[in-house]
Amino acid sequence: MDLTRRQKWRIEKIQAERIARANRVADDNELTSESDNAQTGLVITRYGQRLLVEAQSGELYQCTGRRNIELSVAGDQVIFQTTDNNEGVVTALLPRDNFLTRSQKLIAANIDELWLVVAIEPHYQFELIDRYLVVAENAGLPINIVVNKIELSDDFDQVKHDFSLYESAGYSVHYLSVKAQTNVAEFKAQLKHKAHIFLGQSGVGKSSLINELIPDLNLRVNEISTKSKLGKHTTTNTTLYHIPSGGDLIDSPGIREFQLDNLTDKEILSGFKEFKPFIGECKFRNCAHINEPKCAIKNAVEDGVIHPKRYHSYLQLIGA
Ligand SMILES: Nc1nc2c(ncn2[C@@H]2O[C@H](COP(=O)(O)OP(=O)(O)OP(=O)(O)O)[C@@H](O)[C@H]2O)c(=O)[nH]1
Ligand SMILES: [Zn+2]
Repeated sequence: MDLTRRQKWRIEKIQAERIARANRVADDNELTSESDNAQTGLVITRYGQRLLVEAQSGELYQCTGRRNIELSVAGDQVIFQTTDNNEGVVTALLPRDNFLTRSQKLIAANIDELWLVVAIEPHYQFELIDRYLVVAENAGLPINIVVNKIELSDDFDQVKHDFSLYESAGYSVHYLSVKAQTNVAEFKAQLKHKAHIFLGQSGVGKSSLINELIPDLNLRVNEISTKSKLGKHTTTNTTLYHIPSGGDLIDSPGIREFQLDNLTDKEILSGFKEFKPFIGECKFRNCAHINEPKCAIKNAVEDGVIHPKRYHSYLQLIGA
């Protein structure tokens, strides 16, 4: 659906008014009539045109959206009103801090951190890691790296050396073993008060890690399927779960193996965050940083400021 600018402006205006009204109601701290019980809620999951919204009381409401409101997704904050049959109507979408899309489809909103999970087995690959990092940088989302199954490594110093290039590029790297319970408690503590998404290829231990964080995940999934009357389909929907020790997890099978959408060469370039100081410093304004003379990026590689492995990934990703 394409909206004209005028329609968009109108919708934004209506939403702003509803938000202002809900805020006034909250300020007054007294709900005057049954029909004016607007409150803020958190979208737990979306299924078709319906939403499961969690009120601040923790209660779950099955909601429909008012026409003309942009469809929300897990992680969205909304204003909604409850109806007599204990369901709800979403009347406004609060502004998003950020969002994640896949093939131009919105899948989650208001994400604080992405965690790229890699492992000793299947062995991490730099190019794959870089693909995920490029996606995150382009979405403007902070991303960290988790190296799991460290108990399988017979040369941990080498592993740390391998990942030092990401640390110098500005990413935080966490080493853990779900199986041996190494650093798991420390990791849990890092997740408090924020909304997280775990990404990574199959077999690295994402499910194991998530079960560690939310031991009653299955109960939670059942509760959501009952409330949404969705049955088993819930397991494929992107859903927000509360982590008992603090923080939220936004998860779905599709989100986990999130891959690089087709990005332009320019997006790929800006996805390598340590390249940034050198962009625009090359001799030629249209420098592709491949064979050109006096290329600031290549010079930085030669000077040891940009790691050759990262530069190599860049060349691979742009297909040079
Ligand atoms: N040795 C070892 N094995 C682990 C560890 N963590 C998870 N595993 C095992 O690795 C295998 C894959 O783990 P999963 O949690 O299913 O991995 P996943 O990333 O969720 O994989 P998909 O569901 O395919 O996306 C399982 O057999 C786990 O028991 C670990 O720290 N060490
Ligand atoms: Zn250049």
